[in-house]
Amino acid sequence: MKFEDINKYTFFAVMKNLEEIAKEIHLAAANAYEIEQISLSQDIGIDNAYDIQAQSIAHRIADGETLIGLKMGFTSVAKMQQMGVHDMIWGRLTSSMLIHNQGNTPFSKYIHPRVEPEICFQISKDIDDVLDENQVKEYVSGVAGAIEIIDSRYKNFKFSIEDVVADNCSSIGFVVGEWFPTHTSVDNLKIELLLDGVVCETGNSNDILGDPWKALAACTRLAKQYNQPIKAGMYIMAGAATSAAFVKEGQHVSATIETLGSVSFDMQ
Ligand code: OOG
Ligand code: MG
Repeated sequence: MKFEDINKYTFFAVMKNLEEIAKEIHLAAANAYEIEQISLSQDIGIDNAYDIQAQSIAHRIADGETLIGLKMGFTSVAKMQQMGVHDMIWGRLTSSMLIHNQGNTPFSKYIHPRVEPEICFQISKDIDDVLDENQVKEYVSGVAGAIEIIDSRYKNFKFSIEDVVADNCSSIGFVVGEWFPTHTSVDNLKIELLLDGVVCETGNSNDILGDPWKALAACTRLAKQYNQPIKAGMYIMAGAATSAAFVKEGQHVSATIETLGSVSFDMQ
């Protein structure tokens, strides 16, 4: 065998197919362990990354979970700068991810969890079209303050855009506060994230694409592009308004969103 052939052989030997990667990510998420970034060994491209995400979520569904919503990511400058990714992304929310407001969740379920304050919408009727920020209001039953827990499966919480998309955009949990009617203004609301009652991040609802409704509009566009139906009853998370903060075992996490009140949970 010539030297070039050995190299070629080695290259193909380490390449994994999409099914293998999806399974690996699914198992890492289900059992809370870290894996290497895919992008360190192969270039998958964004469409394959969404394909891997869909397949990893299919494993969760096969294990008995249900799809209960979608989430947007990198809809604020704070998040894009923190993670070094500058394009919007979207992921899926499943039944095991929902944590009751003022409830708790065991730290052992996570690798290196972070929390971030968000706004959540609930969908009132199926959406099949791409809608703008005004049209989409007709399809929403309420708005609420929320916290997302993210827990990248990659070492050191570092990833490329393809890595994070394949990893379901780091999704692991979310907490939704009290629902308010759709006409409740989400314009220019002060947002605070607190750990054990101490403010660690401050932002504004308009840090989410200038208007959180635009995140929902973007979600209708991306969901359509990737053939993901948006169904009545789904939760749609608009993306964090501030940077995310690492959360430790035993900490009380809360977020206050001016006029939408407070939402919290305990990391036990
Ligand atoms: C990716 C998820 C981004 C958001 O709200 O911007 C996200 C990550 O930061 O790990 O959920
Ligand atoms: Mg988020």
